[in-house]
Amino acid sequence: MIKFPFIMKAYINSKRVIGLIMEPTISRTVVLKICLIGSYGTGKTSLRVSYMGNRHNRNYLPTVGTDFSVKEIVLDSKKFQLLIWDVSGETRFESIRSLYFQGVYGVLLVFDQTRRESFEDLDQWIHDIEISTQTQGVPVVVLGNKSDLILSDLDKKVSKEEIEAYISGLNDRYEGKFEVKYIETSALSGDNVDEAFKQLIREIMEWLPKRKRI
Ligand SMILES: Nc1nc2c(ncn2[C@@H]2O[C@H](COP(=O)(O)OP(=O)(O)OP(=O)(O)O)[C@@H](O)[C@H]2O)c(=O)[nH]1
Ligand SMILES: [Mg+2]
Repeated sequence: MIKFPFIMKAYINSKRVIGLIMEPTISRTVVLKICLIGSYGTGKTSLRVSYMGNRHNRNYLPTVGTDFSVKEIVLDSKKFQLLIWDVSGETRFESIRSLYFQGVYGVLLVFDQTRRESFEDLDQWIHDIEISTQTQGVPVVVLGNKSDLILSDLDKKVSKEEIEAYISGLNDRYEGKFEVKYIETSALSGDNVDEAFKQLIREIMEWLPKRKRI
């Protein structure tokens, strides 16, 4: 059974969501809980805010614990209600993160292309998700954010080859379950932000019939 925190149950009830992870048709809403994860300052909140259609804020206001948005969209003739959890990347919130990961159907795993250690942290995030969801992985799309700051190869702190090798390693690991894609995004310009969410939903919908336990 999927466990939602009390507040989430109340929200779902109040919205009279008809279908929860059922065969989707245009008349049913498929509710998907997804998470933005990755190290502090990589742009998770900015990506969520951009996806919700709001203006980018250049000031860094670290997320305290977690933040949350809901968005309804139609994709491939199916109606979705996305419950988007945006989890702080700061280590001081490590102990509470696992609470938010439970019942998650997919993750946007974000690193900052201009900060190398945020790329090196990706494996730890994958590990945390697997432990918390007690699955051998949930669909993941890796996002190299802040693409607007990359004016030349010198600005990139992670090479194309390293990223390709990392994605290929994840695809070996999750072979037969789902395909991991890599997308370069900019929360500032909005580049590829919609695309990133769409890609994740498509991965989740392919994976759902195959999943063993969530
Ligand atoms: N140039 C540029 N700046 C960005 C982009 N995304 C985020 N930023 C900036 O990076 C800083 C951190 O962004 P946040 O969205 O707060 O990062 P976060 O991952 O939510 O950080 P935590 O909540 O601490 O985990 C802010 O100053 C943003 O304005 C981007 O795509 N391009
Ligand atoms: Mg944040």
